[in-house]
Amino acid sequence: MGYDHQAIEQRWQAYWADHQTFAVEIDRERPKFYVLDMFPYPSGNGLHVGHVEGYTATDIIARYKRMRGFNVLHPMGWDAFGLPAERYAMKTGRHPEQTTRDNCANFRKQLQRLGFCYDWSREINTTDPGYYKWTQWIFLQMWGHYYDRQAGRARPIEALPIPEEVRAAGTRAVAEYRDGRRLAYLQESPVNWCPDLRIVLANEEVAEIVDAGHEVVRKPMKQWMLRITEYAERLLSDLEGLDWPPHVLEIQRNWVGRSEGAEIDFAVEGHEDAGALTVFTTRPDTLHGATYMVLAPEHPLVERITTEAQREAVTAYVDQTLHRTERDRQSASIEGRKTGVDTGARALHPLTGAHLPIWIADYVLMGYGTGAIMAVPAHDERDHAFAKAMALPIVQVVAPADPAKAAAIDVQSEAFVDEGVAVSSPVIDGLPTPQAKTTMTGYLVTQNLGRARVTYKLRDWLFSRQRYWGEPFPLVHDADGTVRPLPTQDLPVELPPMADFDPSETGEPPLSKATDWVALPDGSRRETNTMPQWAGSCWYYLRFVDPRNSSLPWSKEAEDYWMPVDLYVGGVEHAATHLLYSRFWHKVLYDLGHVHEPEPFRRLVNQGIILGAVFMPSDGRRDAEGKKLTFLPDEVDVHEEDGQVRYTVKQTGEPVDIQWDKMSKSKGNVVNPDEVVATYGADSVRMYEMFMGPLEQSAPWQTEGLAGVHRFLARVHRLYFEEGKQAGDRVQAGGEGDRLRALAPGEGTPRQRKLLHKTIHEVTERIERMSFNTAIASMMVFVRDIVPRGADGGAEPLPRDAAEQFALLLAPFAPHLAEQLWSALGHERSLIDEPWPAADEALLREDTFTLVVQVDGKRRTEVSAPKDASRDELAALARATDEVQRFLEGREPKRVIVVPGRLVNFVG
Ligand code: ANZ
Repeated sequence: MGYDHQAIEQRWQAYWADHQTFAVEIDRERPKFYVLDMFPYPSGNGLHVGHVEGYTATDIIARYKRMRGFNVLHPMGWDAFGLPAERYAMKTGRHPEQTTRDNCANFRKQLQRLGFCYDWSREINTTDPGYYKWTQWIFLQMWGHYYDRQAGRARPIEALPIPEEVRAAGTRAVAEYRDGRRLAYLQESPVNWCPDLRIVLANEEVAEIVDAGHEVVRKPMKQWMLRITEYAERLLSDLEGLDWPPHVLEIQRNWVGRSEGAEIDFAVEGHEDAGALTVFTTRPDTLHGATYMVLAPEHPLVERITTEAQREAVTAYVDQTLHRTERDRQSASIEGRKTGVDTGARALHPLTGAHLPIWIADYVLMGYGTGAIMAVPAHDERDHAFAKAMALPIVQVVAPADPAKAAAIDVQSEAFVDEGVAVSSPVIDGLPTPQAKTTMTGYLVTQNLGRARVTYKLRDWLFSRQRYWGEPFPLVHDADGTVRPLPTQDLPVELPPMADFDPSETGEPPLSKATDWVALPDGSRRETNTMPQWAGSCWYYLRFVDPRNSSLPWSKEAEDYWMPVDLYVGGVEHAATHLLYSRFWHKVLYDLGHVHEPEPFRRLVNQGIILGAVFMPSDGRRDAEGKKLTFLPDEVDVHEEDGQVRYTVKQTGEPVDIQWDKMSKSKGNVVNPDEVVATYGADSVRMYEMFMGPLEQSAPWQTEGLAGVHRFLARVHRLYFEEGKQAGDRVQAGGEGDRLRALAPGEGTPRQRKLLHKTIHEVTERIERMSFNTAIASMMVFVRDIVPRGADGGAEPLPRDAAEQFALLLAPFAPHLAEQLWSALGHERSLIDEPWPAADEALLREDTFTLVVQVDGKRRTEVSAPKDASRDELAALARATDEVQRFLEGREPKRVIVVPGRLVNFVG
């Protein structure tokens, strides 16, 4: 009958499910290993072959570790809140809850068909009230704590010291003081509001909507924020001990964006009472080169200092900026589009007393530093472009240390941004930049004009969304405006059933229309924002350790045993957001004593992207509208010409070129896992995806490659079975149609033993390195060579020992076929708890080497010598050769030099 992957895979999937093979419990007798996938958003498109790649990698590790004696936690769940389900509901009228349920069921079925060894009894879903109850609970922990900078950790808000004058001002003042310091706090923040569509947009959605011709404005709204900035330093320093890809560490560092510099105070002429205009700079050494100042248009001083003559222009400019998003402003600034208006006010240079014009311009952002800068056009590119555009002076205060180079630069035409030595700068003249910076900062401190300061690019996390399909906040607003958390026993606050998810006319979130839900009997009102999609994924890995606990988010015992995650595999697209957010939550939970280590994910691996083929006309021809023409794989014929692969369009014969691109529905180059699993089997698909190349690299999907791996597995099957010829021969338990071949008893020939142990050694070492493609290559060599070609291997049939050990090696990669082989070998239980094969070290060594025999330093002959031979044995071996015997003619040589592992030399 041959390799019937369908029957085999069905049989073993049913067996694993029936026997709960992968359900795990805490077991203090065994070491634990927690291997986690980034859980998917269950989209309507179903599983993607890209998912399969990462999930297969973790599955191999999970099975391998289990066979090595670890108690392996390998769970799966659904990150199921989010916009697509809500959008889909708006289009079709199907409630997100229904869509989510169906999509999860589909994903689960697809994953089960691939034979992944998840403990399905631990499945979780972020939209399940039993789950989001605890998401809400964690939010309340943040609300109930503040960050104690002295102690360097979060503490209960009740422990916050209240200054005397605040206490004296009454309970209301104390409450406000506390609210202003909680880790979760309300703030009036601008959102992207589209009045035409009546929706609030996420930053990344703005461009698309504006392109479609709609207006998007920045509109202030009370929003929940999380004080992640307090954790900036720890989010940086704790990266130190992590086994993560260097580029992800770099992305995390950049996201936190630590800058060391100084704050410098400038007085504003005529407004000396208004308090200083403070700037943040990373280059205090360039203070003498400041020729003008720039405030962010939203800066609170603008209103106050603008002169009458400039008021109209300033107001118009501020208005215009409000309509632009921060991202848009940044990109305009990078592209060099400089706009701004003079406020008419003048700042006084703290060292020279010079009058510097104060401008407003949108290249200065309110959210960074102090929202104000001293502009040094000679040494900063943005300032240079602005100064050129506005005809402002440019004064050089840094020069290259090398005089030849110094003579060559002209700051009037181009900014000199590198380090060098300070010039035209009393106090620091001649000092190299790093020293100039610290000396100037020190000087400013002594003059009471400034201070050293560290800033971070990281912003507090805007944590509310004006959406329906997300976690409701577990808080109510009392009539007097105070916020009241709900007690844990009142959680979860469940989403009210609704059918209409449009926001209200005024942009209030959709939940505001569930009036019965919003209004509580005591006159208070529920919060109507929901949490962002990131919320549920910030802590799901913790819920997996104790997913059915209804009285706690997780038990201390389970957290203590299973955490941290030992291996986390997922896409690099989460390098900044998800990984930073979850690390932040974890640190808060750590401060509060709910987890025992400050970092959640010990080792991180990013899998590459699987690319799909698209075909384009070789002559670059486009369609009538000038759009690129593409053809799909099944519209194209492949043939060989002059030893080269050529592609032509089936219908027209037009030559086309192949290109590899990220798979996407719109390009039509998506490979559906269900189809390839049906045709080739889960084991082939799993193994092929691991054979495509190193896990971290992107690789093109080629169905011919998949077919090749399938042939390999069929060959494995033939190695073990005499395949029945009659139709109707089926692979049953015990293998009715296909009889196990007659195996040689024991370990086989020395050659076979050696090959087996080499394979065990290589596969083991390569799995450890997650170099799965090379591990598979090693198995392929084994299957090719273990039994010499010909019917039964002649004198070397498959030995029982090799048959058993190889089935075990194959198990992490092609688990269904491996179980089939194992059971055919007469074992009754799954091989998942069999010990992983151990290579016999002695067999790995090449046991002989070529010994060179010399006479008077000249090579005369060579002999094969045992590697472990002693010096005397080597000398004796060499002496026994004809050549040496002839030379010595019975006498003793003057000297015998032995170089173990290489040569023996007879002298004189
Ligand atoms: C004077 C100066 C001279 C600067 C010079 C740079 C070079 P990073 O490294 O990104 O932290 N800056 C400060 N606050 C800003 C804001 N709110 N919006 C836009 N720009 C701001 O950059 C710090 C530098 O960015 C600061 O140092 C400041 O310009 C500018 F030769 O001050 B600098």
